[in-house]
Amino acid sequence: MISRIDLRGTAFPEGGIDRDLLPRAELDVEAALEKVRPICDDVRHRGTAALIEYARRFDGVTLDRVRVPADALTRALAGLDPAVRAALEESIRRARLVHREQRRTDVTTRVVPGGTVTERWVPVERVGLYVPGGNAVYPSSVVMNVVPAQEAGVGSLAVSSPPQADFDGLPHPTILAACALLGVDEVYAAGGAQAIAMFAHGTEECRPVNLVTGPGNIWVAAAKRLLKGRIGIDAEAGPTEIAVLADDTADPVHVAADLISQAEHDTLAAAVLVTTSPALADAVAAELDRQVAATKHTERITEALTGKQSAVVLVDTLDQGLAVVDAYAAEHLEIQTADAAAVAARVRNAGAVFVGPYAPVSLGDYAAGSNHVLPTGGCACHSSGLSVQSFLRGIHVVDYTRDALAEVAHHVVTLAEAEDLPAHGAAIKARFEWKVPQG
Ligand code: HSO
Ligand code: ZN
Repeated sequence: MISRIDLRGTAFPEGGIDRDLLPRAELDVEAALEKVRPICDDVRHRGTAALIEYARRFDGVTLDRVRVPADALTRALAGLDPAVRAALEESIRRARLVHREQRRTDVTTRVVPGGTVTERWVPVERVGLYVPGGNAVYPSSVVMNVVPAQEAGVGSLAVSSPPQADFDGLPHPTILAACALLGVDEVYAAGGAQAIAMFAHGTEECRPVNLVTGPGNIWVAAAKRLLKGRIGIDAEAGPTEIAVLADDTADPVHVAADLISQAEHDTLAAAVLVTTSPALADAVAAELDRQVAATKHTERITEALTGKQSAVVLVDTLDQGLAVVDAYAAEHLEIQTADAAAVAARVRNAGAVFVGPYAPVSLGDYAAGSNHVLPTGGCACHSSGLSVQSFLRGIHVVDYTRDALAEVAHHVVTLAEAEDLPAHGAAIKARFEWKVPQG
């Protein structure tokens, strides 16, 4: 069912292979822009009234306010299955452990005696987190967005998730419960592009935010693209992807199960196996057939695995395999080879790397301590996943004494004159009675 791309016997160019050779889903965010523009403008001008109208039109619910009342959060937490609560608490504990240690510390460099530059990390003041509703109800994504923001020291955090007709126009109760567990008490029942506009422009109920994070559908991605600049954004999350680099030591049962696990998200999800072993490729294909038939979301998974974005790629050597996975730059990359850690250390492009037989992507989705908000669509070649860093800004603080400035003054004046910006040089000269020494 899954297609096969045979790169054996092909010459791999020195500078890496062309990423267009590899399968990938395409999402036309540009086309969605024109549809979301009027919605965002409307929210900007009419605020809550516009949000209430879109909730009626798109979500089929009648709201009299968009802010979720505090007692709804308390009730959702009280109603949460204790096993789910315990699992979420463990997920939060591990994520905190990892993210807290990864917060960068300020670095001061003494450039010359009396001249320092400090990089000071300052949290973003206010963040809006979008949590999708509908098919995808992911309390784990609430954890993955909120924990790094909190560990970065973000002072003000608001969550928005679509109102659900089945739950009295409130967001899904597990989302509310996850917010309550994390200590987030500012939650809104708004979905899609209109929620992003609410965060960006603010309404009577919701103060505008500085940064919006969190996954979403194409309308959310389009609104983020439209409003970027006014707000910062994490990334436009596309359909999820898993790539597995495997040799003949990999267990086909595990490989197939892991490919299926991410195909479960979306009919556009991508599952790519890159292997040096034709025998493994055959065994995985057989396992896929067997396991897909036995799983719950057979249809969705079959569509993802048979889509043009999924494939088994055969290569001659592990080096070629590495070239392929680097060109692909997967959101999630599993290394299922002999000496997996050494192979993983050579990977250049991936959102997250999962090493060896006991680190499946599902572990990272829920409870490894790592973050599951990762770059998709090949963006892993230039971007990182969500982290504490995503919620901080590094401010360079420049502190020079008179002597330290005097020492470099002539270079500044020279460069200013070379750029025909003499007033820049004058700002230096004005600080000294003496003529700035040349050379
Ligand atoms: N694999 C998804 C995250 C997720 N999985 C949430 C299950 N729930 C994108 O990294
Ligand atoms: Zn997942």
